[in-house]
Amino acid sequence: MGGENKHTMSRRSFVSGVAGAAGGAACSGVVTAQAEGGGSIDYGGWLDDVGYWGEETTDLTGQGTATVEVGGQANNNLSFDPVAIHVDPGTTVEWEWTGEGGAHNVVADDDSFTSGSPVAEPGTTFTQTFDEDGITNYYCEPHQSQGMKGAVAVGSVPREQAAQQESDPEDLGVPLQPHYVGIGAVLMMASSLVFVFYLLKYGESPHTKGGNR
Ligand SMILES: [Cu+2]
Repeated sequence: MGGENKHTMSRRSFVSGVAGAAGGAACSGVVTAQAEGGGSIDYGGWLDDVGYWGEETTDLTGQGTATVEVGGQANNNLSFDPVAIHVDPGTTVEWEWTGEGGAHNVVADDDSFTSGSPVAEPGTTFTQTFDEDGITNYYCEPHQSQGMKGAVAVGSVPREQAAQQESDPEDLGVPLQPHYVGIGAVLMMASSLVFVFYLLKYGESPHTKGGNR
């Protein structure tokens, strides 16, 4: 039992070490918004079919401006880069055409804006200012079915269930230990009860039987 407890302790230290490392990464300005508190931003499944997306939101909060390439390298230039950005309310986002991947445009999924007809010219720009908190999903009309989609998250936004990376090792490791300890204790109690039961019932039976005959 003492060994089990020591094992549990070392698991805990390991887990807090991992959590500490994750916290350090967050402080050093990693571009994912995931580490900011809460889970990753929830785009309601809009980006689920964007296979080349690394599921990371580029955190551009505190920047005042944001630029998204239209015709980024990923997906044979049929992509927005970054795919998903997080900005403060009032930020003007500028889309910049790289000239790669043919003619593109930028169309909000809720029809709140469009850059107009698809164009291919490098250096083309389109800007849109986002004042309200929330998520705006958008796409490129000619290439939507090929996964050319993006999203802008503004201010306070819905998050997926928090802290998966921290709670997973704990769920797998620590609660299992007391579980086994508990089973062991129950087995030990059960076996000693059985032992005592047999001792009481049959322990002196030869003498008892002998005495009765
Ligand atoms: Cu396109």
